[in-house]
Amino acid sequence: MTSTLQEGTLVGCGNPLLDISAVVPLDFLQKYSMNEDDAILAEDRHMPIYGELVEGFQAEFLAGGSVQNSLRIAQWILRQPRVAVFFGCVGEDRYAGILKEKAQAAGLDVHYQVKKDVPTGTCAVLITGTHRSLCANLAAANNFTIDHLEEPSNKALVDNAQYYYISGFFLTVNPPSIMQVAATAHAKQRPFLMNLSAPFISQFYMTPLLAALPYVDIIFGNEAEAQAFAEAQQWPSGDLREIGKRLVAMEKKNPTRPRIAILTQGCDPVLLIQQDSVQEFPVTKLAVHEIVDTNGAGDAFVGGFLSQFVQGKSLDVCIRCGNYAAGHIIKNPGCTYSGEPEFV
Ligand code: 26A
Repeated sequence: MTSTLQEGTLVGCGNPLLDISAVVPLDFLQKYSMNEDDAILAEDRHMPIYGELVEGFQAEFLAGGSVQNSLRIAQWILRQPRVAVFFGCVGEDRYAGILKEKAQAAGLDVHYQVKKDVPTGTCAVLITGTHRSLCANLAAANNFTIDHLEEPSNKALVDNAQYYYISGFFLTVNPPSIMQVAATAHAKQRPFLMNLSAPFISQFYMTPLLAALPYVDIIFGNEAEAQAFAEAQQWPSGDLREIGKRLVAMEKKNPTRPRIAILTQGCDPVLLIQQDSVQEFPVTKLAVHEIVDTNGAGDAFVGGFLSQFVQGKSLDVCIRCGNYAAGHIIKNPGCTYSGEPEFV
């Protein structure tokens, strides 16, 4: 990176979660009625998972939370600290300390809302081969409130940012904050980027998702998430390209900047959909022995993308960097990196 970016160029909001990750047999998933590659919210019946992973499966603790992952990865690639700012809610405990330390080590400027007496959120990551199944216990993360964004110093950070990124996951927590950030981005004509995050978001949170979508300049998602969106909309076709074209054609507040959809599909090519055009970007397929786990691959893709997008690079470069970052973190545990970034 040669150019210098303004501090706080990119602002994100999300759920700061500590990942508790372990390799488990398939019957462990079955025991909790989970499928490979799920991403769900924990219910009461899932609560024993976290303890079981620690006691029976030598679980690793890793910094997680989808948006925070993406911003950490963007920071790693940018090499210039504090370009990205993250808001989310944590408890006042050891897990919050780990998250903050990992975020700051990457150069991310975190401004957590702290909720005393509620534990920091965790996410069980159940690894089965090249699949990962996620079960999030949001805990403190679920207590984020809009007044955190209205504190003068935080409001200044939101007002001064040039780019905004929020996950679909955050729709489960605080849609008013999403709408406020979206409205700020719109008023200042700055890009607002969002992620479909998980099939359950389209299945159960379509109303707030549809409220935010008109503000979204770039929407990210994987094939399962795009399909879930299409099904919830009762669109006839299951073809990913058609889904992408329909997504970009949906109502938009600022029609002078047409929406872009970027759909990933594992090791199959990434689709870039702009109006009627669909472009493909190949993904380098890793050998099975190179794969540590796929947890955070989608977040790292977005992180790599954002690291270039905030520098004004072409979509082509942004997507290539997304693919680079995803490939790198798949070779590492969870959404973590090793060494210096090698994207040129
Ligand atoms: C609201 N939910 C379910 C979630 C998440 C989540 N981040 C925010 N909200 N469920 C899983 N994650 C995070 O996704 C990353 C992998 O993409 C996990 O913490 C994991 O690091």
